[in-house]
Amino acid sequence: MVNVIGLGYIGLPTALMMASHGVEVIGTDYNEKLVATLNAGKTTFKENGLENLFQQAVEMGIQFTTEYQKTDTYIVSVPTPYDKFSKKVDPRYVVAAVKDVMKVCQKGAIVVVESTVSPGTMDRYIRPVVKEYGFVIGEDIHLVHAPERIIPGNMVYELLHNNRTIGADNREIGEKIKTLYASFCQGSIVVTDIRTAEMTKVVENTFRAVNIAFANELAKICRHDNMDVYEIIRICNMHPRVNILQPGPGVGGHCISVDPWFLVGDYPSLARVIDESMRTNDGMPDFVLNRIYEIMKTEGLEDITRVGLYGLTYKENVDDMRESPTLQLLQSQARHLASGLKVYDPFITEDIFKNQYHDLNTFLADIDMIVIMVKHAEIRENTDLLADKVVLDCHNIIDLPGVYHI
Ligand code: SAJ
Repeated sequence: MVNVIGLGYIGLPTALMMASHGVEVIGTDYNEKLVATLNAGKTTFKENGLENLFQQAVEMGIQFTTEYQKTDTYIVSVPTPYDKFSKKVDPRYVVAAVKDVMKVCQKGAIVVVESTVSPGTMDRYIRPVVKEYGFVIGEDIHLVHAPERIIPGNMVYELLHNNRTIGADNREIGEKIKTLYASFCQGSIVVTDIRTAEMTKVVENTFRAVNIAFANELAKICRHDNMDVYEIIRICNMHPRVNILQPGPGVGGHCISVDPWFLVGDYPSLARVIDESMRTNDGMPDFVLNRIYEIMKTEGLEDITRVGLYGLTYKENVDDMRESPTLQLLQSQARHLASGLKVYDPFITEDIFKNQYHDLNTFLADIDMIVIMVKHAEIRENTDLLADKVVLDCHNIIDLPGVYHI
């Protein structure tokens, strides 16, 4: 039996996927409300295909509880927040989860950490916990790091098809966990050591962050001389070895806007390109705010006062607001002691913000200028409603005359 610890964005789909492929799974989370929701037959966040997967897993007998189980295999997928000032990973939840596992596990158990950790975390924080409980690593308890790679919005598909990395101290244990993941994963599964696995995860997200920063920097250069960055990227990408990403209003989520800082924090004098890239991405919400002011000062638009931000989540078609560019922009607005921006997101139904709307038409009726912060399908399908608005499109998705870009 596999005990999945932490039933959030990664733990839940992973537990469901294993269960629906015939693995005996019990999911544990200390959040009683979350466990009660799952036990009442409801999923806890919106994600393509998750409902279906949930039904299949329930039919196959998955269970949800707040209790840690006595078993031989654990998958720890709890959050690893980061300290905004030191830029280092905060391993407290992983450490707490592994401690709780140590209290109940049987000898010979394998503890797989899926949570993203900075390189060296397993050595620095997790091994000492296992030793503290009197276990000998490699004999009584085996440690594995199997970082997740799935992308919110397409998690179910990617769980099935992405290649995976398993980091283990010894090959035999690595192969055993490989077999477990192969119960559902159709991609190739590489077995390596723990430090390499830790590093690959952070490097993958850093690669994307640096490349997004490059696109954002191009957008700034092109804005400076009034050139069309999208056309330039489109043409460059026709070169066989060029593949530039898209500029945007900033980078959010719990991964790409966070993981690269681990490398900057650990190697401040070496990770120079990474450091500069992260600053470029972090500066984008401010760049958008300045762009809003700039457009409002344009001749003929001086009367515009009602501005609305479309989208609060960190990217399209998800309900996750962690580190989202819109939140960063609102914070920036507050620093300028202003509070006039209106906000709306079809995925955020709770009333959390000042000047927040819950219906697209009411939102549009109350604004003169719309800033497209997130390219949700809803707005792509309703561009005709924007014909009489001033539009600042941060994603180049609105095909109307006179649209402004970043
Ligand atoms: N973004 C851009 N321009 C682009 C692409 C993305 O500005 O061309 C922005 C998005 O709008 C968003 C942010 O970057 O704000 C991140 O979005 P994303 O879709 O690129 O990635 P995440 O954060 O949802 O998921 C990433 C993935 N990592 C990589 O693609 C290398 C995913 O595979 C990881 O599992 C996930 O991080 C994670 O959990 O680490």
